[in-house]
Amino acid sequence: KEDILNSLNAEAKSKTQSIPIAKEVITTTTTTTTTTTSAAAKETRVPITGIRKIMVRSMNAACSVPHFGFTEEYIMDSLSDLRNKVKPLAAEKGIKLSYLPFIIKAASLSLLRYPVLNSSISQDQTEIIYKNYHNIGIAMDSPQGLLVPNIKNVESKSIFEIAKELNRLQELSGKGLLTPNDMSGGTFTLSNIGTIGGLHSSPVLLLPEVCIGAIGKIQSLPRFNKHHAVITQSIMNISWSGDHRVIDGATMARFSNALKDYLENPSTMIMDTR
Ligand code: CAO
Repeated sequence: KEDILNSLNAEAKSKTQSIPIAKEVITTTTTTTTTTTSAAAKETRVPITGIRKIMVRSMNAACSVPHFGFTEEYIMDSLSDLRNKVKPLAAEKGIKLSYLPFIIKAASLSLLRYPVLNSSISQDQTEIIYKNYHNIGIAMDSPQGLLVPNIKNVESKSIFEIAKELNRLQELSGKGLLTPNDMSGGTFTLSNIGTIGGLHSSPVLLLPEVCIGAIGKIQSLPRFNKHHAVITQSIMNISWSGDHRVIDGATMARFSNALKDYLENPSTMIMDTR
């Protein structure tokens, strides 16, 4: 991500028109950019610049890594009840409390048990670098395109603190004012595509990270209870992609089970939060 920011900065220096997405101007379209329409007007060619240009480079690089996918469904009724109870408390502090801060905290607690998902591989591919800090990246749909700022040190933050930081990043991304510090140093990523729609996804890694999860839309669906009676439950899927050079399927499944326990029994998060 530092590469992305450096190259956005370098690009901005040679441009005449720009959009501020940090304290210093770091991107994007220019007066030298030309959109061409063919004589027959059947095609329009638009130069790939700014964030999209970086996306081409980083996504191409990620596709050289052997990914594997894993999906699980998580029952959200208990978490939904808890959120409804504490939402007014958050509102009193001026904090908007969506589901994401709970999911981010639950992921961090699960990463403490399966730290390889918060690692990276050294450039020469001879070492796994375990990171004791959980800088959790959140994919954001912004007017500039897809941005992934991260919440630093989630392992030592409360759910309210995570929500507050998420609110700050969301506001800055909407205004194109995220800083290089907000955008760099991520160790693990979540993408809540469910706010827009969709149930399953196949997310692409944000190198050098080794794991990313795409959260689907929460839906009310019929399921069987333990007495084999049909009940309505609030269900959310998360589609995971992992770097298969360091994460095996069994570890991913165990991590997902830990996360499922936290999300489905959210009071246990309090017990494990430091
Ligand atoms: N299913 C159903 N409802 C959801 C949901 C989900 N998965 N996630 C959030 N919601 C609800 C929230 O709880 C909130 O409702 P309330 O008003 O009742 O609280 C509402 O939808 C709006 O949420 P939000 O978008 O403001 O907040 P968030 O913290 O959940 O998400 C953000 C923030 C920035 C991640 C999101 O706005 C966004 O940009 N998502 C798109 C990410 C994306 O583009 N991913 C693709 C990357 S790969 O190309």
